Amino acid sequence: MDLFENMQPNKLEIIKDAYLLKSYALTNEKALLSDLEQAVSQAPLRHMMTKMGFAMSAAMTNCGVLGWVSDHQGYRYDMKDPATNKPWPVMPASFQQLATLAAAEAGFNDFQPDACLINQYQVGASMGLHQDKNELDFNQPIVSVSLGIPAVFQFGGLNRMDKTHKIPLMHGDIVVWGGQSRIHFHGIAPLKMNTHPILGAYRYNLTFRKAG
Ligand code: MD3
Ligand code: FE
Repeated sequence: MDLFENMQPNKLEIIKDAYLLKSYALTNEKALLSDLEQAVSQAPLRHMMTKMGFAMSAAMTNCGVLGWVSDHQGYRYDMKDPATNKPWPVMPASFQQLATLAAAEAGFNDFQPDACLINQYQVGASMGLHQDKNELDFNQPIVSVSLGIPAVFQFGGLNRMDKTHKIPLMHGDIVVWGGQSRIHFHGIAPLKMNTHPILGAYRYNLTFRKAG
């Protein structure tokens, strides 16, 4: 029977070239969570400082060849963890495979991320509206995996003042941002009190990028 052949109830186009894949990360949840635990044990989560001298509200670390860092010099990608001066942990196969598969599901074939930023939000933490512009090639999509307690994602336009749309992101949801949507303003509203049965009162976001 071909009844369900063209049905993809879990793939929603949020705006042009941006796709929400509901619960897509759950198929390999166990491997993903144990690989996450291992990555943060090798490169601990820390609150990076902005150029202006403020600690970021989300704790961060990275895996993959390149890691996103922020300090008094500003934002950039670096091959070494400034906390240890060692390379970032290798990107786990479960991470890499999921990012490539999700990108292809959204129509972006052959996505080979070299950077995975791991953000950890506690209740009350947020991320202000910003654009991701530290990567070399904006034609490469960004894949973001939400884990743990829910968050409200804020998605704007090419101008900071543009109206924002609010999208709830739950454990296991993946968003693929390509084309025009890749450089839109976006942020995370302060997290509401909640608990996840495995991850406790935290949200983790894995952001996969081809940075170099
Ligand atoms: C839309 N992180 O690390 S992920 C970031 O949930 C970041 O931790 C948020 O924004 C988080 O830079 C949002 C979703 C996301 C990531 C990159 C995007 C959405 C995006 C780039 C362009 C447009
Ligand atoms: Fe961002």
